[in-house]
Amino acid sequence: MDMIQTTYFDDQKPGTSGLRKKTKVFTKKNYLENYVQCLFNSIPELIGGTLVLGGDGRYFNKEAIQKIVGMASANGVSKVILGCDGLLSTPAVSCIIRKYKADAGIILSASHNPGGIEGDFGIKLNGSNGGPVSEQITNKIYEQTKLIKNYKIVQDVHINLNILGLFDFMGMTIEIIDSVNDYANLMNSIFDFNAIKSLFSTEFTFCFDGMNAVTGPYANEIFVNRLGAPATSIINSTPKEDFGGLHPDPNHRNAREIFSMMFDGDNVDFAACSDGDGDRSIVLGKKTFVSPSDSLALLTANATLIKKYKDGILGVARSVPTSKAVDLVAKKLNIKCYETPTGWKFFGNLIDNQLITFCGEESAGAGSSHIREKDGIWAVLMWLNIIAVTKLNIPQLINKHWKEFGRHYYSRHDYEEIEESKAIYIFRAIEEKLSTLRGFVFGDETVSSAEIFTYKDPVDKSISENQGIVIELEGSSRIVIRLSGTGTAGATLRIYFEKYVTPEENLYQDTQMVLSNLINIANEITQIKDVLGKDFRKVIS
Ligand code: VG1
Ligand code: CO
Repeated sequence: MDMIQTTYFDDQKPGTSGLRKKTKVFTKKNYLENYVQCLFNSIPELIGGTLVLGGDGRYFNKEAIQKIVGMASANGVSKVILGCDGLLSTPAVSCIIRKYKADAGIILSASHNPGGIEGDFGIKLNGSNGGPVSEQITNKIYEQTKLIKNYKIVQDVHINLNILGLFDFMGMTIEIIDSVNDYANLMNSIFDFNAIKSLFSTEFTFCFDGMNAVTGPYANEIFVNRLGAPATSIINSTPKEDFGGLHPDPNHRNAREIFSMMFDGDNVDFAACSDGDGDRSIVLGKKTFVSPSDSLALLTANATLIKKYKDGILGVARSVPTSKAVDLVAKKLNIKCYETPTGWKFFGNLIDNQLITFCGEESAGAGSSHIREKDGIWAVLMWLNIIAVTKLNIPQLINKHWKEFGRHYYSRHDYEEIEESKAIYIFRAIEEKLSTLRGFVFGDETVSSAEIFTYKDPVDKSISENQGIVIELEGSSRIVIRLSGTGTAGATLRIYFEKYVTPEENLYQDTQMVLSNLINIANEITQIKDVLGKDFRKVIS
C-alpha cells in the first residue's frame, strides 16, 4: 500500500448528483484518486465495511474501477461488490446496496452527460439506504476536498472484471456479480410479469432505446428474456465507451430515433428510452409524448393496479419544478404530496420514514420505495403493466387522466453553457426584484407570490436554502428558475413553466402557445436576452 502525496489541491463541490467534470479533468494525475479519498474519509463505515462499485460503461469506467479497488483495499474496506464488466446502472446499485446490506455504493457515471474522451465523467456516492448521500455528507466531502493532502492506494491493480465469483485481493474480498440479475428479480417481485408477457404476445409493438449506455443489458434480460418481447425491440443495446456518439438524455432533442419512430411512423405502440445510467426514462405512445410530470401523476393515480402497490400508497413527492399534476391526484387519493428541491437525495428520508411511496421529477426520473433511486426501467414496467391491465394504450390513458384531473401544460427551457458571471447576474437581479413582483400585473396574469424556495426536511428538520426561484401566478400557473448542478462547462439556467386548465377547458392545444404569456413574463423578469446578448434558449420538454 502506498500513501501518495497529492499534486492537486483544487476543491471540488459535488452538484445535484455527485461530481461531474470533463473526462480530461477526471483523467488528470491524482484527480480521481483525490476525490475518492475524500469519499472514503466521509463514510467511516467503509473501513471494515462493504462497497458496491460499478458504472455506466463510459470511457474511463474500467480504469477508474481498478484504481478504486486499489484504494478500497488500502483504506481497509473488507469487501467490494462489482458489477460484471464494471457495469451497474444507478437503480441496480441502489438495489444491490440494499439487498447485500452494503455500507455505500460508488457509481461511475455522468448520467445524461455525453461520454468519451471529449465528453464527461462523474462519480455518485450512495449510502447504506441505497440512495444518494445527504447534503450533510456532501458538505463533508466538500470540506475534505479543501483539506486533502494525500491518498491511500494499492497501485497497478488489474482485476479481470468478467469472471463471476468471490476472490481474495490482499485480504479484501472481491465479489463480481451479474450486473442485471438482482435487479431483474426485484422487478419481477413488483410487477405482474405474466400480464406483461401476455401483452407482448398480442399485436402490441414495443421499442426500447438503450442509447448505447448501461440499460441495454437490463432491457434485454427483462423485456426480451423474461417478458418475451422480440429481440429486435431493443435498439442501441450495447454499452459503448462514447455511447456511439449518442447523448443519452431522454428528451426530444437527444432521443431522436424513438421520437421520429413515434411521430413520423405508425407501427410502434410504445417506445421508451433511458439516460446513461438508467435512472431516468421517457415513454411515448403513437404521436404522444408523455410529459414526465404527467407520468408521475398517472402512475400515482393507477398505482393500485400494480401487484406491489395494490393496497395503496403512503404519499408522494415531487421536486419543486415538477408540475403540480400529481398534487391533484394526491388530493383525490387523500394522501400527502411533498415538494422537495431538485435531486433525488431529498426523497430518501421521506421514503425511509414511510411518508411516501412514489416520487418523481420533471426531468424524467420517477421511482418508488422499492429502492432509493429514480428508476428508468421501473417506470417503463409501470406503464406496461398498467396497459396490460387496462387494455388502454398511452394516448387513451393520458386522455382519460386529463379528462378526470385537467391538464398541466408544461415546458422547460434551458440556457446551456452560458457565462457563469452572467447567470449569477441574472439570478441576483431577479432576487433583488422579488419583493416588488408580488401583485404585479403582466397582461392578464398577476403574480401571487415570488420567493426563493427553501426546503425544510420534515424528518430531520435540516434546511436546504437557495433551491430556485418560484413565481406563482393567479390561476395555478408557475414559473420556476434555477441553476443546474450537473453541467461541466459554464452555467446552465433552467426555466420551467406550467399552466393548469380544467377538464372543461381545451386540453389539446399547443404547449408553447398556451405558455407564451408565461414565457414573455419570464423574459421580462430575467431580461435574459439582453444580458446574454443572443438567444441561447433550448426547449427541452
Ligand atoms: C438534473 C435534473 C434533476 C436530476 C439530476 C440528476 O439536475 O434537472 O432533476 O435529479 O439532473 O439526474 P440539474 O441540477 O442539472 O437540473 V441524473 O439522471 O443525471 O443522476
Ligand atoms: Co441518470
